[in-house]
Amino acid sequence: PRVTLLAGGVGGARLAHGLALALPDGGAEHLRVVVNVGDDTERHGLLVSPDLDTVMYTLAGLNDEARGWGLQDETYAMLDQLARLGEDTWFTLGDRDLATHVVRTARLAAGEPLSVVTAHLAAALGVRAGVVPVTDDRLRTLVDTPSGRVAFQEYFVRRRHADAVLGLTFDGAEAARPAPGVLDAVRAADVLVVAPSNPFLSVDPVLAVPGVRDAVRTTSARRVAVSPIVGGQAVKGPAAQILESLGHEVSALGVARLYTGLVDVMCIDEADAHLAGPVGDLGLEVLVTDTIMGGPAGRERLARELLGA
Ligand code: GDP
Ligand code: FO1
Ligand code: CA
Repeated sequence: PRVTLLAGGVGGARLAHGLALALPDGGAEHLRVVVNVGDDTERHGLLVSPDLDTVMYTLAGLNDEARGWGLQDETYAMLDQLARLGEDTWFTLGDRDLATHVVRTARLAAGEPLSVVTAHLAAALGVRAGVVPVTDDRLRTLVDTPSGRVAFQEYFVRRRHADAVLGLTFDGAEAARPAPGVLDAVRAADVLVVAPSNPFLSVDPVLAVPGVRDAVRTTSARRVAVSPIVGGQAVKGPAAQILESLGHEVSALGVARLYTGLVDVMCIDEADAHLAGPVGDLGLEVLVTDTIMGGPAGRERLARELLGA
């Protein structure tokens, strides 16, 4: 089957990895991963694209699994020297990771679109699946907090996502165009999967690019979303706090309500089996299974269940 995954960082990357293992040739012909770029940020003159890199590094088997982001076996000589030169170094960039940002920034400056640069980087790392930013245009998530509006990484990393999230803005989204192949990947898919990514920080900015939400609404693909909330808690990150502060129920049912009308099947964790009835009452098919993606075997098993659903 042709499979398209809408993804953020860690939750998206883990499921992308499972799908790549479940499909022929690492997903070379069958898997397209459409990735959030709302987290992107300029650091030290370089464009950092965290969710693209998390997906790319995870598919390449190079991601730091304990941390969730960045490369394994990093060193920080560059960051130490940047600090000595008086730069702000609260955003941790490893030496090897920096090579990605140098190449990305240089190629963008030479006129290549982000999608082309990403395809080059992914291929160089041995990734077979298609990894595509949702847009080549600038799109940045801004977070309204009690102390004002801040850039996404300011909220997430510098302030350790401790502030209440009062609202989100995807700056540039209205004017952004889907990157080449994105709408087609949604429309021509046999299976469209919404990753267990943060619905507000990762999935919403993807859907906010004009044309994408409509393509998801109208595709003939079988559409399956996986809940990032398990047992009333996020597996990691601020998804639970944000559901709460934006007035949604903090559960897989709360997530299912967000995706009603967009997907056909809601996949919830076996820890949330008691929510199968209420989720079904929303008009969604329900798939109850173990959704915790530890190692490669668990990721692949979940992917196969989703493809079978
Ligand atoms: P980020 O961009 O790195 O924050 O990653 P995503 O937005 O793609 O994913 C973050 C969400 O993934 C969090 O809300 C987690 O609860 C969820 N998540 C991470 N790992 C897993 C997992 O193994 N299973 C499930 N169900 N959710 C997960
Ligand atoms: N997340 C952190 O919590 N602290 C960091 O210092 C940090 C650095 C970093 C560098 C490169 C990269 O690709 C990702 C990085 N992340 C870091 C993760 C990034 O902030 C993600 O946007 C978040 O995990 C939310 O998706
Ligand atoms: Ca992210």
